This record gives sequence, structure tokens and C-alpha cells, in this order.
Amino acid sequence: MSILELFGLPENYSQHGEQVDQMNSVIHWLMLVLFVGWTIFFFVTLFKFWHKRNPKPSYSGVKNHVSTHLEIGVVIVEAVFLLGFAFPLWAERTDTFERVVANDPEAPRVRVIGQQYSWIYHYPGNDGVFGRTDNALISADNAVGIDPDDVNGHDDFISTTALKLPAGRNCILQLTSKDVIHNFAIVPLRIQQDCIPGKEIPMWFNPVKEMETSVICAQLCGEAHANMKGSLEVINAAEYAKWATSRSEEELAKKKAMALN
Ligand SMILES: [Cu+2]
Repeated sequence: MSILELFGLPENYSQHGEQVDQMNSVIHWLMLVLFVGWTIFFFVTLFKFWHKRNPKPSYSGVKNHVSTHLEIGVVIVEAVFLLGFAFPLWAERTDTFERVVANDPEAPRVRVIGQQYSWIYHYPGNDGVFGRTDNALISADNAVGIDPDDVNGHDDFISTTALKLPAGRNCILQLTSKDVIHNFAIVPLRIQQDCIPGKEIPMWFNPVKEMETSVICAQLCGEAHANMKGSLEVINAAEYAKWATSRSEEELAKKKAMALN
């Protein structure tokens, strides 16, 4: 059993998750070593400077420069860690959004809109383009304010029950919020991102296999924050394509029928 499972972290389902887990694990072991080391130092100090062993205090204090040299040494070692290891590792392990999009221009995209206290998912439909949205257009029948005059939005569809995504693809979520700051956190995929009103922030990951999980809001956002749970279903890619196509066609037919009336 890994140290992370011991702390109750669920199984990983994303391509990048193993690297997050490795980092998490290294940090936990390092903290354990520091904890044990400083605890030993504490007791050694208590014993060494115990008043019964040193009945007469030293009035002159330390004369040599060992501590100065030690401190310079610590600065050098930390600089090597930061510049030689941390920065290059960060550059290697993070992927820029441009690179992700260039590698897979067809990557499925979903807009995720947080609101007190639920999540709404806006799919671009079969044309792959999101319709223009405007908060002023939000109403009971238009949960995310899609502009009815924008043709790109006619085949867009909304899901308020679950976020469905295909397994084994790079998925891009574009996160925003209608009211306050929320945070879309998917622990089994080892990813989370703040949803900020007025901004649309991309988040991307590759769910490696089919799964069902809950998504939680990880930013204290009001009195019912604890109830702000969504559900995520990662399904077979072919099944996903079939579902998304039919939902989009349904939506387009509905719009056409409305236009005829
Ligand atoms: Cu919240």
C-alpha cells in the first residue's frame, strides 16, 4: 500500500495523475524525514543544555564561525535544488495549453459553469463551436445565456445532471462562474481549477479509463458550499460520440421547430 492510499487518496484515473502522486509521495516522505530529524535535534538540545549539566552559564557565547558557514551552505544547496531540479522538472511536467491543442485539435471541449450551488455543462454541439453567451440572456429556459441569434449556438446543448466525457482522449474544460469564485475539483483525476466570474479558464486532462465519480467544489462559496457536488461519467469514446451527436441533433430540431412557430 502506498503512503497516499494510507492517507485515503482514491485510485488515479488520469494520464498525468501518476506524476502528481509521485510528487505528493516524495513531499510526504521528505516531511517525515524533517519531522524525525528536528524532533531528534530538539531532544539532543534539551539534554545537552540541561541546567543540571551546565550549572554555570557561558557569558561569552559562541566564538567560531561554523554557523555562518553552515548557513551559506544551506543557501547554496537550496539554490541548486531550485534552479537545478525544481525549475527544469516543472517545465518538463507541465504542458502548455497551446501544445495540448496543437496535438489534438479535435479534443472534446465543454464549458463548465459554476453557480451557487450547482454545476452546468455547456457542450458546443456537432459544429464544435460554442454559441456566443451573455449573462444578460440567462433565464429559466436559457441556463447559460446562449445568444439565440448566433447560429453557432443552435446545436449547443446543456447538461445539468452529469458531465460526460470520453475515455482515452484529451478533454478540455473551460471553467467559469455566474456568481462567486468556485473550484472544480476531480480528485480521482488529480486535477482542480478555480472558476472565476468573467473569466474562462481552460483545464485539460486525459481520463485513461471509464469511471463514475463526483466532482466537488473546493472553494468555500457560501452556506450550501458543501452540497455543491456534481457527477462525472467517463464513458467509452464511441458511446460518447453517439450520445453527444444525438443530444446536439435533438437541440437543433427543437430550435428549428421553435423558429417555424
Ligand atoms: Cu463551493
